[in-house]
Amino acid sequence: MSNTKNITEKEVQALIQGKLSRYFGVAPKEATKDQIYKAVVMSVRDILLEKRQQFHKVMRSKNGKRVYYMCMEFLLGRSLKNNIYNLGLGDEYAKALKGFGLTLDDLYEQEPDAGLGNGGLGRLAACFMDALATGNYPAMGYSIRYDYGLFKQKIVDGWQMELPDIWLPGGEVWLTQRSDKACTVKFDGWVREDWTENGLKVTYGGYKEVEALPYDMMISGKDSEAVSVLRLWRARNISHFDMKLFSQGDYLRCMEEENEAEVISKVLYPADDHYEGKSLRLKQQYFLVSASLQNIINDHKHRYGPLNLLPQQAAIHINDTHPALAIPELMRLLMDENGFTWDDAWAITTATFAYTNHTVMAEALETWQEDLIARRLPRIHMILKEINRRFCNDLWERFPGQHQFIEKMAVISNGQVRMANLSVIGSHKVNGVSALHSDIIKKSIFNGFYQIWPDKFTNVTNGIAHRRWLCQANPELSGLLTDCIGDGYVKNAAELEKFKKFVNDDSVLKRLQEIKRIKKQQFADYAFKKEGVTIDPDSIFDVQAKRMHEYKRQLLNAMNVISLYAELLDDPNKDIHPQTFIFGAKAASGYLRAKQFIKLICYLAEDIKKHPKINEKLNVVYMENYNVTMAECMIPATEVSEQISLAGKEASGTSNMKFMLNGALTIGTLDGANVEMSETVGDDNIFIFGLRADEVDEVWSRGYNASSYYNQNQRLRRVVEMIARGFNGESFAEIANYLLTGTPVADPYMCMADFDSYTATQKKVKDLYVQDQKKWAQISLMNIAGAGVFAADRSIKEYAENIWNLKPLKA
Ligand code: 26Q
Repeated sequence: MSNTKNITEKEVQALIQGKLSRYFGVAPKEATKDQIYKAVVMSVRDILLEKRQQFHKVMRSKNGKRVYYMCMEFLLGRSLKNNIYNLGLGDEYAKALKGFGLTLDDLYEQEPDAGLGNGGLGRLAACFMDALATGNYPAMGYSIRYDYGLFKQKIVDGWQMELPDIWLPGGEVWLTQRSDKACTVKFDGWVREDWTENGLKVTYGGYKEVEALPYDMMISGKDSEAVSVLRLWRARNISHFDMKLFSQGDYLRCMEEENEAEVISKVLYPADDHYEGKSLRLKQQYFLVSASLQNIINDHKHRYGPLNLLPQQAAIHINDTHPALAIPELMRLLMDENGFTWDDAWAITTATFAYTNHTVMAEALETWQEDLIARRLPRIHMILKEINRRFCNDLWERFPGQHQFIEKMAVISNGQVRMANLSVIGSHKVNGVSALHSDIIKKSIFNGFYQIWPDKFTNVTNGIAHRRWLCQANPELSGLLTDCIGDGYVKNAAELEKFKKFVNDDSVLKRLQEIKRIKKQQFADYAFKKEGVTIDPDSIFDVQAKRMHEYKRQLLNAMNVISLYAELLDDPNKDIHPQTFIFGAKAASGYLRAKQFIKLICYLAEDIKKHPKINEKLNVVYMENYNVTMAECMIPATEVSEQISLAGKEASGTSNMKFMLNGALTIGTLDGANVEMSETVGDDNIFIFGLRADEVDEVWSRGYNASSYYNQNQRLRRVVEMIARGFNGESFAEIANYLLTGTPVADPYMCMADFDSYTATQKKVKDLYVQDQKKWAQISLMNIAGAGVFAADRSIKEYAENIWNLKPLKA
């Protein structure tokens, strides 16, 4: 079984049978679908393990550098299809399963989504693991093995309810427990400093210990040698089984479990682009970084020995500031446990870490109360104070008297620890996630740092796992591409460019239209089966799917729908092409405004249903519990992709790339990666509207007046009034007030300002659909052909070359 390419159908069958009999004690005939699913996963795991071991041998023989990607979230979705696809074993497994009376699709359906992430940042981490393995980069991801991932969304009477996401019963079979790599993480307690003849000695005592137990998950590359490993830490109590109590007969008290430690890995915080300073979250972050760094250091000592070589052998990436405590933690490990001086430890630390920023929004920037850190992590607190003291002293020497300038860059100020500043100071490279965003961070939040270290800042535009989002999610389109341009694009997405040649080929354009119709029908069937909603597959599918957030402006989308609704109420016979506006979004559980928006959209949908004649032309569908698996069905079916955030707010966006790759036409603002998408396809192939980021700033500095738009635009007035009056018997006056008179400022994300240009662009796009199907298909084709640069393979190559100094490894 040394080469996965040589594995035969018979071997696969034997492997599965072996698992069924060993782990479930059943013969194939008696096995349930769930047992067969698990046996199949175990067989894939065996193959991955073998491949990983081969790759390990190469890694050892070449002494290669590795990257360690630390992230609080990995939004993996399902894994079985991806691994079988990447291993190139689809046919073998399909045939083997025939013998059990099952298809591969039957089994794929059995797998729960691993939803260990909120949205873009977590999905990006998952796409990167795939690209790292495909590019033959030695890589390990680190995160937490949450018992519960992102909550399951139920919508009851328009209101979002959160239910626990119980993924482990079907998901755990991917995880291999590695007790041999367990370690402990310490919290609370006290620190004492003593001057001895050998210098300052630091003693940490009175702490509470938590065991960190790792679970490994392997992710295969596509036709490559590498397998990425995702190591997920689970928190466990260190059991102090008290023999004395036991022998004294106090059986129950002895069994009583101290559960405090285990809550650390219980649940993923359901917030994105919004920060909350909760003690448990701080513990999660430190738990992740301390366990991971101990693991990295042990590994390094075992393989290479001296820790001063760490930066040559290891690149450690901190994905957003959530793992930023890794910086003081590495300092602690180097100084307190390995005898390094401050200066040497600092040189190693800054040469090892790199940091990606994913937001500039003030409410998303992490700051922790200094006294919370002092109590929970007393030694880390001391180190943070020292990092701050030294940094501020250096600045004071370079910029004497410039108090304000220095204060903005301090790590600790006003009793708050600023994680973004810590991340910049402790890393050798800092990057944003799209060209616009990387520019903005240099001009705004990190401007001071940029003046001091211009070369530290760089850009790596995000990318997506195009094999998952195209080849696996849309085999029909993938097949057409292969027919036209060969299959080179599978490993080299830049080759999608060749598809441009077919822009005047009527038969290809027709195939493109047919494929979109097939994907629309499939999604309509899925929506009916999952949620009982009826969607006309001949209507235009207009989709906005992403986290529910004010800045992403699902409200602006709803305002356009309401405007169309008003027109149809005035004239139900108005001749417009049927349109279905589809939404998929979860709101953070404590984010009331976002929950109100969900309710507005659901009530609007119900209200329209009361007018069957109008409903035939205007349909609104709110899909419950949007997740990775739903996205894989929804995105290939989409014709119009909504990327309508207020310019300057969306760091990159990644769903925009997935929709484009599947031939949707984008309506978008010049925000995040939309800017680069529009440069790639040209103005004629994307529908840009609204204020640009610099104009947004300008309007703000002049003083934004939302009601002036209301007074000047009759259509807009009508929309706001309809919102106030309400839908389906429920008033949404609060949202109308938010737009008109909200405090501290009305309409903070400028839906009113962009309403006119948005609705005009909507009309332009829908008119084109009706008037020129061929043109539509041509634009669709140009988008598919232009999507190659947005592959995660490209992003990872840039990280490897410009940030990690990492080379691919091959036997
Ligand atoms: C922080 C502290 C406490 C609790 C939660 C958090 C937290 C968790 C998740 C803060 C932010 C996030 C997630 C942010 C995120 O997903 N950002 C998105 O990242 C994408 C990948 O770069 C970008 O494409 C999106 O533009 C950006 O919004």
